[in-house]
Amino acid sequence: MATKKKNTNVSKKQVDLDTNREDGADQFLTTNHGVRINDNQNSLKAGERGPTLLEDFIMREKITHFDHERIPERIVHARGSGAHGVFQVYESMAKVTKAKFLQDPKRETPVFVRFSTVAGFRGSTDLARDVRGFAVKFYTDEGNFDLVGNNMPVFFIQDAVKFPDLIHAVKPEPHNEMPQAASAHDTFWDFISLMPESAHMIMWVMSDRALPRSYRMMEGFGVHTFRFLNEQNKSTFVKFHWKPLLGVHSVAWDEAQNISGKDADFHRRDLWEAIESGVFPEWELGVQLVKESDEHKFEFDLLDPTKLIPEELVPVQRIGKLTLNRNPDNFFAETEQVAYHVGHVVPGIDFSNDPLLQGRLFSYLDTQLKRLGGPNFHEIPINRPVAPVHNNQRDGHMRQTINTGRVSYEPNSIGGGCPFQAAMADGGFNSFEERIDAKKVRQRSPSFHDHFSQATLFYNSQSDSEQRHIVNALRFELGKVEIPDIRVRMLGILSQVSKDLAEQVAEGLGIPVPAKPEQPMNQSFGADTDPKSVQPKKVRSSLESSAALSMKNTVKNTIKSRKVAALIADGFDGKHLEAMKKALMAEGAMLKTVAPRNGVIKTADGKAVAADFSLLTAASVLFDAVYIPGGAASIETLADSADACHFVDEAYKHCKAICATGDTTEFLESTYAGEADDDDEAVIIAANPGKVAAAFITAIANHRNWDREVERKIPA
Ligand code: HDE
Repeated sequence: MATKKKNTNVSKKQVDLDTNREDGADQFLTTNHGVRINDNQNSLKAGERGPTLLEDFIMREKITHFDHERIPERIVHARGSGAHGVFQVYESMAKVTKAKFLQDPKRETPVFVRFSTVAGFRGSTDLARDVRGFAVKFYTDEGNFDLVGNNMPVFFIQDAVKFPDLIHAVKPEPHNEMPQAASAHDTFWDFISLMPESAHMIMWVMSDRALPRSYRMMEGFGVHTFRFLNEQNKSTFVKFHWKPLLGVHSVAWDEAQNISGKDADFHRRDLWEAIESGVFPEWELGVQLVKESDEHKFEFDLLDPTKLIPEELVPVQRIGKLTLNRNPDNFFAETEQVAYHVGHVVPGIDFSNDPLLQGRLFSYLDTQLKRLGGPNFHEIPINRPVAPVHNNQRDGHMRQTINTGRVSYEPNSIGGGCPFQAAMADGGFNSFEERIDAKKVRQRSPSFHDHFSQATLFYNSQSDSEQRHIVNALRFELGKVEIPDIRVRMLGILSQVSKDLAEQVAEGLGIPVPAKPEQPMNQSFGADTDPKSVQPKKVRSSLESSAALSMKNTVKNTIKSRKVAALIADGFDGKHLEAMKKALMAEGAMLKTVAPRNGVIKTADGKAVAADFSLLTAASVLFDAVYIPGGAASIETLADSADACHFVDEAYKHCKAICATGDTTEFLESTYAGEADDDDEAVIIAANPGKVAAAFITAIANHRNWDREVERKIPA
């Protein structure tokens, strides 16, 4: 039955999903078999005080269904949020790929995107320090293409065979199932301290990239090197990127921990609300292209997933745009049941021999069989392609397709040889014909042995505040580790990345950096391997730093969709609030009022304004900035309110923009914002909003004044 909800997106996939959408409005309540239910309040009993009868097929059906409502959560990426959207290429990429969805700028390809954290369970907080998944399913006319990426361009390990070890180490410890959604515990750091190949990824995970302000404000990466194939089957190596048009922004660690308590659904809500309010999240698809003949020209191996290609060496070409424009109708049916698989590719896209990618090609199909219960998961509405499906696969749990006719084999003559193979000219998928002439070995290429040069490059490319945050993150994480040897071993690893970093972390831990890292440093090798042959190799990076790696250099010219809290109490200056609201909304931001209580708040001239939140139900960590309009009575009330003072102190501590207009002195003097340095451009105090709205907008667009962190410590 077609939904009554307005379809904001009439893509092919939405039309397809309409056939499964159901809406009970104006309908009788029925059983699953269409029988109308007369009494949904009482089970069938032998007498009104008697036992319930087995005959009650209505109750049994209802409870049985309920008992089976859960499916296994994803072993990784269990916590996530999804949205529908479209993708359009800017200009034909025919030179490098024959993939049809990358040919015609007029062609809109429907997509379903799911963002996630990795380690936490399904009900865990959004703001864990963690990698974020960024998985995109393109429903192309040639079949589904899944780009199953992360918000970090590299990974912890080089070989898929280590993935279960990595995940066992980071998940809650097996004896007591603690801690939830956190890497700050012994087993994780024990593993990492023995696996120097994770050093580069550790830099990313300890950076603020692991604490996104919003899913809409993070980059995405395909991580592995893939291949494009053109009509002539010529291969070009490709790395995929997603570049958010709102820039890449993060929150502070203290803030993240607070958000987890105040609103564990912070990212989920942010994505949902942005789409509901029509502020559609957008990313550009970027590609780094490397000619087949250039495969070996880099100082790292293109097949090594712990390495990125610095943008200085190969620029990212922006080739198209992704827009998320529709929330799911049903979390389970869509976001929970969506099944991504790196092996879902279309003609024109192929794999490299990255050993991590090769292992993933096995894992994703296997995982769907378990989670979704059988081989027909491709028939679930969110997973089924918009391209036609014809083959001789049959039967299995929950089969939906009714295959007609006698023939379920090929070759056949009874069915006229149908369905038949597609020649390449007809869009038949072909793999790149790579020459392979090798010994069958369990070995890692020596070109994978450089574990530190890009970790160093990343650290050196960070701004002062970003470096400070990495140091503090490591102090926090290793500070939570209970076994001293693990800390020492990690300091040995960090000292290979940067002496300065290792010393600062060591100072926080109250122990010295070991003169020489524990040997062997890499303890991941086969029983007959000579440990010396697999130890990290020092390679000097030809780059000192890479601007693209620092969030300092991101987009800072928009406040679109940013949330500003206005602190008000009875007697506030309504005209100031209106003027500021208008100025912020003109730039696409939102202003929400926060008052000492819920209900109606009166302006100084007696007008009624509904408070959006009370100080009990809101917190500064849920906003990007704070505005305080004047009004003598309001300012007096706020100055007397510990919660209001805390709200401003905390926003100040987290380096956010704060603006006050009119006579707000009494309140500001009760907060640390009142003591802000004169050169703090993110604390704006003025008589009139008209004069300062522009400065406030610039301060919000700059995201944070991180310099404030070092100047003054605020006990908020
Ligand atoms: Fe995954 N990964 N992964 N992964 N991964 C899964 O598949 C796996 C890796 C990523 O929103 C699972 O359907 C192995 C890298 C995302 O539904 C599972 C290895 C990258 C998602 C699986 C990796 C990812 C998953 C669990 C090492 C970034 C969530 C549920 C060889 C490029 C997709 C599922 C969603 C999910 C296996 C490493 C991204 C178990 C074996 C590297 C975004 O199949």
